Amino acid sequence: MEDIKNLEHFQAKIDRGDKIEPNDWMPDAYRKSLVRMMSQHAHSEIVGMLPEGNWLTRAPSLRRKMIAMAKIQDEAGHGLYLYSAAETLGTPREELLHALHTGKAKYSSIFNYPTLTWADMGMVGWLVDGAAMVNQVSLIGTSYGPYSRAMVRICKEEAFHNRQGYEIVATLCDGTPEQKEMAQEALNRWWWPSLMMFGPKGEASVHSEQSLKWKIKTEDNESLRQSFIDMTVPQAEARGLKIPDDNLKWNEEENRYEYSEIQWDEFFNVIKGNGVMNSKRVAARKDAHDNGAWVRDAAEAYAKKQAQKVA
Ligand code: BYC
Repeated sequence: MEDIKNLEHFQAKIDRGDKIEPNDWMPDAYRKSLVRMMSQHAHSEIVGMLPEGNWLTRAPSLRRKMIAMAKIQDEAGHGLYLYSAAETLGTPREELLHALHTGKAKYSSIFNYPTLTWADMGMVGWLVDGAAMVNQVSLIGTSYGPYSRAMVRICKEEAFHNRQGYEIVATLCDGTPEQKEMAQEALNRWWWPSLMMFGPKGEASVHSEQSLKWKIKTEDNESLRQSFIDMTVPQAEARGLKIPDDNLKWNEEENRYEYSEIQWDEFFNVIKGNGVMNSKRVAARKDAHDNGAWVRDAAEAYAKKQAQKVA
């Protein structure tokens, strides 16, 4: 009886548009779903640092290296906000990281594709951060307060990342025929995986119905994917790039682009751990964590010393 009352009160709060805060009553399934989604999101941020980190020494100028360095640092910050927000639900960070390092936790499918040329760094910024931004702007409206507030800052930074990626692509498109070809070839490889980032459609999106009811998500996967396509196609056309989809066409009546069916087999295969880069990414992440143990030890020792001074 108590639980039914609590649940009604909880749903009414959500329907009014109030935020749920860490000490508020919440159903176990709400807490569980948020920890799942926020930790997957946090993992995506820090795994996303890996392919970009690989390009730091190969970025074509000092300016590009500085920008890449700043972007990678931003991603680490996003991971920090998101792990901290997930911890407010009572799951320790060590537990979340353990799940990532043992291959049990998911992170975005997109980071299981290799970055083969410098143009890929442009595509990651333009398409991957662009998709992340479309998704995350909608999450500013999420019902869980700490997640929503983290999203505000993250989205500002994603907007910068998105534009720096587009600027790399634009520079290549304005360059030699070989550079333009490099951009087109990278777009051919990154277009479909970027659309998959929004997650499966219809019944395969098993969490959507409940998550929409609890406003954990504010829009379904398919409508966010459509917004991203409608935003991105004109940007490609402006640089003379061709989206690799022969069925792509503007539908005047529906005010949207029609596009081909996504290869969902590929998506499910990648999220099962069979993508080209899955095992390499998890191994590199674990390595980075192990090699950073001395930093965590030093920070802890310093904090202890400071606390002793205060006492
Ligand atoms: N990759 O019921 P569904 C970034 C899983 S990167 C892997 O629709 P939900 C960045 C899903 O987890 C972006 N798995 O789930 C950019 C579920 O499996 P489980 C990171 C995926 O949660 C540059 C199953 O498929 N952003 O920011 O309602 C540099 C069924 O799916 C994916 C976020 O994480 C995928 N793409 O909707 C660095 C945003 N899609 O958990 C970093 C927050 C689906 O039952 N997350 N699955 O085993 C979300 O908005 C939602 O979780 C999703 C999926 C839209 C991704």
